[in-house]
Amino acid sequence: MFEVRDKPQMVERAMLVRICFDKREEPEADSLLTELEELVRTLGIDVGESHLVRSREIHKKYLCGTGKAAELAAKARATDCDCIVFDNELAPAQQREWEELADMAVIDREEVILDIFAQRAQTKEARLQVELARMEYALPRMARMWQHLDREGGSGGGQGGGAARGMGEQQIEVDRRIARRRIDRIKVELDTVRKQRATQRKERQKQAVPLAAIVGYTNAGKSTLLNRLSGAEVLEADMLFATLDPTTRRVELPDGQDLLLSDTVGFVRNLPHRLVEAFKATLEEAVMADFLVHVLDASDPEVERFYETTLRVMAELGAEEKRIITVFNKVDRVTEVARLTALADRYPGSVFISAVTGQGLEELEQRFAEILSERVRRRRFRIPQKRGDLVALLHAESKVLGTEYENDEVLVEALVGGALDGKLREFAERPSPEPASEEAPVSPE
Ligand SMILES: Nc1nc2c(ncn2[C@@H]2O[C@H](COP(=O)(O)OP(=O)(O)O)[C@@H](O)[C@H]2O)c(=O)[nH]1
Ligand SMILES: [Mg+2]
Repeated sequence: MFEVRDKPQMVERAMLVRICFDKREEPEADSLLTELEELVRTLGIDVGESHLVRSREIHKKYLCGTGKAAELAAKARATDCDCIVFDNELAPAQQREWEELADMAVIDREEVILDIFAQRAQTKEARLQVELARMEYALPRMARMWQHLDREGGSGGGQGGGAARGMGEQQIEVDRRIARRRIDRIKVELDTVRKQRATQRKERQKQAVPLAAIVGYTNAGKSTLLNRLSGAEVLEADMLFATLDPTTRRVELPDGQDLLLSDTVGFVRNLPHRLVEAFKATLEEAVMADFLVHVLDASDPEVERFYETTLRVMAELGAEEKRIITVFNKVDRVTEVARLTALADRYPGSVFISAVTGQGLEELEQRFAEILSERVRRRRFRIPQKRGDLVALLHAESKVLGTEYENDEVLVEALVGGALDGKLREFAERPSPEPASEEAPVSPE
């Protein structure tokens, strides 16, 4: 495929920078930097240094003043970093200036998020959305990759766009045309894929083992929770589930039931506008799940805002009827008990845990088990004629799909909940691989 940028692939150690122009931004800037650290680590890049820089005004060239910029670049080199990651948005020209100054890769938060989405995009729609966002991000940045041609070609200048009619400039034009054509094509393809989406969802519902998706903001502790719950049971060993993505693990609940738990791409604060569609498409996996586990960081002062955002987006994705277990994580970090009480009052039914200490995990697994037993499944029961009471019970407490008579037995096909299913277990013909069908809601309430 046509490569949009010659980004150095082997970046190992990053220095993070956020420039603050207003004192009021500072409290949030701290948590933004923490989040960026998490995002960068997700890409497998070490974080060496992290700097919150204050600047009284926005400078055009480096965003901060020239002196400060030189100081930061020197620090990055001195601490063996091979990449600088900005939490601020960098204009294409600023990115170029920084790379020249620091003599290493310089990227911004948007590009980090784009790379994560690219790693996590599973469906065709998600891959297209991510590619579209990537192309749109790259388009104004193409000048960067052809700069060296101008310098080598000796057309002089060498300062930004100074070498106006160099080889590079012509090449950029060609590339831009290719990129624009590609963007148009992706848009057309996306239209087609979206129309097929409904069918895909239907197929997905036939999953034999129940699936739950962990959703929530980056840094809430989703991956930690998944690892903790699934222990050493790595999926690869399980041929049965081998077709699922690597972020899905099997969890065995205390009552012996199996659950597949899937980690999803995290929400990020101030998601760049251009990435909204790509994010939603990447999260589409969660919509396929039987229920959602919404993980929140109880120690984050903004936890309520995050709660609202996550719910709103899940609803936009069509998951509003799904069961959601609200999980407040990191309780070990909360020293004020009143805070937890307030959250418990405000969000009834939520579970309080610490994925690190293990506190509350038993209760959480208990809740998983409860939801699973409420799951509706399709069964055929072979009931002796003289047990009319059981046939009546089925009619009263389940959705009967069909009845047949065979000798002195009644064959009843029905959609039953977990409790009734247990009660009638000895009469079940054989466990059906198909859990809930279209007409049966996953959680009847
Ligand atoms: N103190 C504390 N830290 C936690 C807890 N759960 C996760 N963390 C930390 O929070 C950070 C983000 O966790 P991670 O699972 O990667 O979050 P994700 O982005 O939601 O997957 C990591 O540094 C974890 O060690 C917890 O219960 N208590
Ligand atoms: Mg994670």
